[in-house]
Amino acid sequence: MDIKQLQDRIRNFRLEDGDLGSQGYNRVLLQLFGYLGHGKSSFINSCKYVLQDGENFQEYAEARETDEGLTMVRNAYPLTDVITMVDNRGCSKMDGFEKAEVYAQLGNFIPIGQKVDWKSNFKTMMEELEDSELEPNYTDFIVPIFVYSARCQIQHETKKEMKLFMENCIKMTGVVPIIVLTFKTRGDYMEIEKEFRRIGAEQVIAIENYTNTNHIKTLGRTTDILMVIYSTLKTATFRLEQPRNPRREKIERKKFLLNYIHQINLHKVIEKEKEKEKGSDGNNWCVLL
Ligand SMILES: Nc1nc2c(ncn2[C@@H]2O[C@H](COP(=O)(O)OP(=O)(O)OP(=O)(O)O)[C@@H](O)[C@H]2O)c(=O)[nH]1
Ligand SMILES: [Mg+2]
Repeated sequence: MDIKQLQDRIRNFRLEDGDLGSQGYNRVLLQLFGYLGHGKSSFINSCKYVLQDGENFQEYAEARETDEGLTMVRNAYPLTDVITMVDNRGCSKMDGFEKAEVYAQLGNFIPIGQKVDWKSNFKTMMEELEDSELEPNYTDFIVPIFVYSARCQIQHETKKEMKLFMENCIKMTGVVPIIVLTFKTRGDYMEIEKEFRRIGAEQVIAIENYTNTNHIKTLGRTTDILMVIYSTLKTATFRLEQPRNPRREKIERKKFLLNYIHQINLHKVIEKEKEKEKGSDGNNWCVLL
């Protein structure tokens, strides 16, 4: 498919077009997540850019080199009437609570426009989940997009953890996250793609984001970025070809999330206890020396 055909497919995408219709959904949300500074906001700008004609680059989602992480709010950026991209605060360490927050977003338990706080305790996490009941959302079909910089090698010891993370993302959405490898020209993206496929990724697309300082439209860059959007739509269409029950699915996801939060809390309590014991052992050890 050439650029014009890809653009047309994306612009004209309708959830009603499948055999079973939209099944109650009225929007596809492309929910981005990933580490700090890996190019999530830039990817949103790139997607908006490749869907418009001309080379008037605009920064819709603010992107900047920063150690602190720039995006703090779960902001929405419509691409068409039906497709909306959702930016996200970058994870710094992907610990249990950060992952729980990602799962909560993937399950659409966090309202759009809300500041994303990495919770560090059981109580606030549970309160947030309870609050989500006030305005439950059953009409967004979420496609998760994991944005990962090709400049970063995947550490051997984190592979098992990442595999589990991918599996949990599938449980929260019914969809295998689409992997977008940014900084395509700055790292060995083919090697990283292989790693992601080994841990269960089905669609891995390497791209070079368009940025404020580098946005001359090229055929390859534009095609790669359009292919990501097109892939998300193919995924949504495939899932909607099977009967869906958004309410039942939401309940199942909430159960999974509650159990997950309970488990990480338990793990944290045990770790704390161990630390305490180690502390006293450590003193003994010092005395022995
Ligand atoms: N060369 C190049 N630079 C990129 C690419 N993607 C992002 N950048 C740059 O990397 C920096 C961080 O990008 P952001 O889009 O702000 O990253 P982010 O994931 O949104 O960051 P947080 O919101 O802080 O988590 C910016 O200076 C971007 O211009 C890319 O594919 N290639
Ligand atoms: Mg950002």
